[in-house]
Amino acid sequence: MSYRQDKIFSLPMLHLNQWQFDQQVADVFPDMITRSVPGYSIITSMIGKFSHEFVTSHTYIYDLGCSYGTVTSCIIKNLKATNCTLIAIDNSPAMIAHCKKHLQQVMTYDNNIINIIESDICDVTIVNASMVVLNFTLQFLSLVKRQQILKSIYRGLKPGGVLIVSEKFHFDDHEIQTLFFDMHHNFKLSNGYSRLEINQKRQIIEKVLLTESIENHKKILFAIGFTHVEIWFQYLNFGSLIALKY
Ligand code: GEK
Repeated sequence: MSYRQDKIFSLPMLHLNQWQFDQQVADVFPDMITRSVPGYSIITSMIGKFSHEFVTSHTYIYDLGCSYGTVTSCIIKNLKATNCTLIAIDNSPAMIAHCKKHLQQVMTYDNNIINIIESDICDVTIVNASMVVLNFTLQFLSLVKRQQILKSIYRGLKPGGVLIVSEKFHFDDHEIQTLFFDMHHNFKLSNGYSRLEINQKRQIIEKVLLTESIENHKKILFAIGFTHVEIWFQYLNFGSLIALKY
């Protein structure tokens, strides 16, 4: 399927408004995320593979900050478990509308069902979960809310359950931080974004997207109680962590 091209920041803007996942962003989202996030499609398809390993029958799977429901569709295609409920949640009405359209075409098997919910992920109680995914969503929450949601996920995961957290990272090592930052800039240039687009988007998104280091993410996840935490994918300053509750 081909999606509309992201041209949101292609013209000079006098006033840079606050970043929102509104209609304009939602309409171009698949193009935006694949041209901006290194490794996005590898990460989403691998989350499907993890679901094959970890999801057990008669449990819930949460895709928190689901956007178009790409993660949910990768999971449902890989499940060996039956009678599962996949819950895809986003607080952007425009994203939820796209998600419903996108997931309509996804076949469900073995009594597995998909629930699409418009809500703030912080207002949702996680229960009976064998898998929870925060694919590039945690980074948009305040630091306090991050702790709260991670604790609530931990409580709602069954023993043997898995949490996948994909994020943009920063690095305390200045050389590495600068190198990865510049190479990510080049990644976007090579995907067709202009310097103007990259710079305008950065100025606006930096106000709402707070990055943490990989070490800090690991420290927090261990402190919450996860027994095994590791980075399973990294491409420059983007990557994904796995956390297991045993
Ligand atoms: C994917 N996971 O394609 N409650 C609910 N949704 C939220 C909240 C919140 N508090 N904050 C942000 N969102 C997706 C990609 S995009 C990542 C995730 C990006 C939602 C927001 O509306 C948006 O749809 C999503 O989180 C972040 O695998 O844009 O870099």
